[in-house]
Amino acid sequence: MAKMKLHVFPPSPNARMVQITANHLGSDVEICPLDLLNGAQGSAEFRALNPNGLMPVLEDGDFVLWESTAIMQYLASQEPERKLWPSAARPQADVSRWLAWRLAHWGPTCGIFTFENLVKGLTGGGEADPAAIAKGEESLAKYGKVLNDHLAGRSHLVGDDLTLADIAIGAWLTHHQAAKIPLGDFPEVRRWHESLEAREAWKQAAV
Ligand SMILES: N[C@@H](CCC(=O)N[C@@H](CS)C(=O)NCC(=O)O)C(=O)O
Repeated sequence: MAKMKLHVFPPSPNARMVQITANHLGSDVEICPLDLLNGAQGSAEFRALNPNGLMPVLEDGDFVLWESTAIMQYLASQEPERKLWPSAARPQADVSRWLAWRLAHWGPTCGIFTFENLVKGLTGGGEADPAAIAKGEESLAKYGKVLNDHLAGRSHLVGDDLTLADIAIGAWLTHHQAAKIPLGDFPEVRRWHESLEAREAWKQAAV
């Protein structure tokens, strides 16, 4: 079978979620770097793959899939015995809950710090906006506590093993130092994230 192609801008958390998933599973994917900083997402060729002009995109033969969460689920479904995306109704719903929470709350919260404190500096976008940072802090106080409380006494978000929930939420903390995401009040989150970063799949996706 032909190798799948994964179009990614590797430093992005959305890219890291799918790359870490593929690394953990040992999926047969060719990484196709997409240079967002040079506008590659606007090319006619890339827009034909994803009309949203956003990465990541997976090509599996003639099947083209965009949206990082869907890509993670598709890859994990191909290796059910690895249990990243459990098939039983309740554990699957539990993972699904955290994936939805990542999309609705955690990603946007971490995204504020990442954009204001990191991306703006790299792209000549100017200084961080204090009003945006204040909004990020308010949101982090709320959702960081939810995550921290849940992780107390747990090694993983769902059950005893790694699932897509850990990957999706953990990947957004990759740049927490450079992005100045204030994790001081969340020791359980720091402990859990350090254990994720120590995994081979994370190290292989290091940027
Ligand atoms: N909901 C999408 C979001 C993807 C997304 O926002 N990708 C950004 C990088 S983090 C992108 O490609 N940006 C290019 C642009 O805005 O021009 C997903 O989860 O795949």
